[in-house]
Amino acid sequence: MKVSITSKDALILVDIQNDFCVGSLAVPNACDIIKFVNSYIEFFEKNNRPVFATRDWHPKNHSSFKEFGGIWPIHCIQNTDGSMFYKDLKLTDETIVISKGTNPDKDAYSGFDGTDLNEKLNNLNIRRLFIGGLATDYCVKATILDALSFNYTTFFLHDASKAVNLKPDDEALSINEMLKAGAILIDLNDLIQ
Ligand code: VGL
Ligand code: ZN
Repeated sequence: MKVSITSKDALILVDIQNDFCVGSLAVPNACDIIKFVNSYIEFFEKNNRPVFATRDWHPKNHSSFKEFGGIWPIHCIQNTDGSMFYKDLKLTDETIVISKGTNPDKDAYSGFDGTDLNEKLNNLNIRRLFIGGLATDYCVKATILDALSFNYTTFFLHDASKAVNLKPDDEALSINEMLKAGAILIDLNDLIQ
């Protein structure tokens, strides 16, 4: 599907952080998305469109960690190397950073969960979101389903996303779920330059 950028569009990059790329919860082949993600950033910057980057930003005792009853290894603890954006990601000074998962008692997969992301988008009159990152079957999916529930037209950036695949079908299942909810799957070459 071909699409051109309008004044109501924003890019949302989900959790492209060291721990999800090369660290304690590394998503298989996560590094492969970086060249595409950087092209999306460049494209949105060139069109003067806002770029948002969410980050998983947990306190040390977060309930999603195995030792506190959750299912995940320790990851993305605030201000540690693991929680920094991946080094090859070409974010600019204008990138708007959204931190999530900061409440120790509550996991927040979606970038909208417990954050002011929706308010910031409303203030900028954004109506269409282009969303990709890590991981397709968790935080990207949750962010996209929330975006659709807030009535944004929502594009899933297929080449800018990778799945954890705890079960081998998780990626396919999550993509089906997003499409069924109304998301539109695109790749970089669908953007009209
Ligand atoms: C995520 C597992 C735990 C994600 C965050 O960003 O997809 N996955 N916390
Ligand atoms: Zn997390």
